[in-house]
Amino acid sequence: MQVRGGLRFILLSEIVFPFLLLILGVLLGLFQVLARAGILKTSHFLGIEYYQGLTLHGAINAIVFTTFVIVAFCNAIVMYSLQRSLKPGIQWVSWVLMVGGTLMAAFAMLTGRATVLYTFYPPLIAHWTFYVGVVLLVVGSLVPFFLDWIPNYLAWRKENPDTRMPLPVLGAFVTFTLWFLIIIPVAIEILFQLLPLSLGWVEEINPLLARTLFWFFGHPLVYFWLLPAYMMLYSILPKLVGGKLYSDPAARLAFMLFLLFSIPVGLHHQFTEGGLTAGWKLWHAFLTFMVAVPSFITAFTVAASMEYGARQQGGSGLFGWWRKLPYFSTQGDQWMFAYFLSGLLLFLFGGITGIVNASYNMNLAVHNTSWVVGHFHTTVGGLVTLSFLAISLYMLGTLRGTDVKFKGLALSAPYLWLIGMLIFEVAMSIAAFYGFPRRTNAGLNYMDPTSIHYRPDWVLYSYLSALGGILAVLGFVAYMVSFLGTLFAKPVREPTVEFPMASAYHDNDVPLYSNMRPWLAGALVLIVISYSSPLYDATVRGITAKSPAYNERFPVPLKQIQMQTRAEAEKR
Ligand code: HAS
Repeated sequence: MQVRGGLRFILLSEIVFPFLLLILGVLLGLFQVLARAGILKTSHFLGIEYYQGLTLHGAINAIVFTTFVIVAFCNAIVMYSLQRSLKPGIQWVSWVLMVGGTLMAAFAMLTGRATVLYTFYPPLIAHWTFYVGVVLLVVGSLVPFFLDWIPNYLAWRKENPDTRMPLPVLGAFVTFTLWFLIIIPVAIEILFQLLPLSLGWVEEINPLLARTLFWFFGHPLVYFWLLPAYMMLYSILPKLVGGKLYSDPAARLAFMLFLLFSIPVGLHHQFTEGGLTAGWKLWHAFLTFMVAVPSFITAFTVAASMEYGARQQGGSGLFGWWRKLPYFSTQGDQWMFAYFLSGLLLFLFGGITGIVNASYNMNLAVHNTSWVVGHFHTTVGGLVTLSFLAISLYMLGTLRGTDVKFKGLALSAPYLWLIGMLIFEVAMSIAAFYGFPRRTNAGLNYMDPTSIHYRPDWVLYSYLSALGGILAVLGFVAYMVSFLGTLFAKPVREPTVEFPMASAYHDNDVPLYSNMRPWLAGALVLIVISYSSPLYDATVRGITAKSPAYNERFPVPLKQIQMQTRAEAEKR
């Protein structure tokens, strides 16, 4: 489908803009891993303080990059699947809100006014531009869903009354329905707690309530990232291996189960939090196991799709068909296979560590340790990042009308990332058993043999994690060369919006799996059951701490920390 003018610019910039920010996000990740290992003995990098960098790393990589790519991908795949153009006016509104919001939040973080990490827990308080920026980004991301895709779908439905909703459209609709629902609690937290505190309108807020509202949003957020990756695994991956999606109904069921179970699970982030009842924490733990079920279905469906494709290419035997998968092929779009496969392999680790996290008692052993860092670098930093990098590069080529340049480098990137992240994950997981914390700039004390805090048992693992980080960054550099080469290559054909889409092997229609209404109703009931009591408890039992609002004169975090670091260095 051809695409021109403003619409093409919007889709392209929704990929290029976050990619440019991602370069900073990845660099800051490298700084963190080197600083944590004590290889860089500093609390600053490029003038950015450690926790400020950690905030930028999390916010750019996990929030900004993902949101932009999800909007760009869903915009394009809804347009392609329905074969109906998007409305440039609506898309401009969304674009202005998203880019404007990101720039506001970036201003706050880069000037040291929002060193609050990506979870922005009170009493850490940011400048108001950070919160308003986040709200604008999020609202902007919802605009296409409500004002463009839904009207487009309804028009398509009129013309195609007997056709099933295309699978990618269903995936996009489930993803954004989920997104809309979870934005409500975090919007309440920001608008009624954090923003008034930041502006100095109130002097105290309830941190327990704030955290409960945050995780109401924060865990389902990960499925907002994951579902577009699953859309790619179901629609594109089978085509790359020369086969078909093994089961269309199984894919639809997986999406619906995410809608049902992914929201009422947030208390699994608060197992150690006082003020919330143990029984409700256990209930959320059970529901968390339920939300793993659609991922198990996906593991089966995707593996079966790959097997079917490989057998079509002549593969045989119990495992012999593995030889027929296009691991190193640069033909056509097959280079993308390496990204999906590497992501899937990482997600095996992400899944196992996630189940450990969710197990109420085992969580107590790993909470706030480097285990959690390993977990999310194989989930959002694994399957999600790799599939988003693949689709960004692919869409860059089609939207510019160029071939993907330096395909060899593009192909090496996911494997370097895979090896790096595996080393990182295993090192972080083992280190956690010795109590290695998450978030701390351990290099300044625990990795320093002259410090009384020195922990020799952590050194090997933090060095290994640094090695893993360096390999992953090398993979990103390879990707970057290919991305920039494609960005500046001479167009050789008309710009298009198109995707290599697979048909389904089992394609029977199960109406329940295409009708979102009963699943949405079920989800709302589960949310009310699971959150009424915890929210009540948090409201009445939450400790209302005196949290000073942000003030232009006090504190100036960056300056203060620079002075402290200088004093510490002088003492040493
Ligand atoms: Fe998580 C913490 C539990 C999935 C991200 N998670 C986090 C944090 C992040 C994150 C960012 O219960 C840190 C938040 C913070 O700042 O504090 N998580 C889970 C569970 C799952 C899970 C049960 N997480 C994700 C995904 C994420 C993500 C997905 C991002 C995209 N997580 C937790 C818990 C915590 C947590 C606790 C709090 C910990 C604490 O104490 O602070 C499940 O959804 C996972 C299910 C996944 C599977 C894997 C299926 C495997 C597949 C691959 C198959 C491979 C194939 C390849 C087919 C069951 C699909 C075969 C190859 C061939 C060649 C054939």
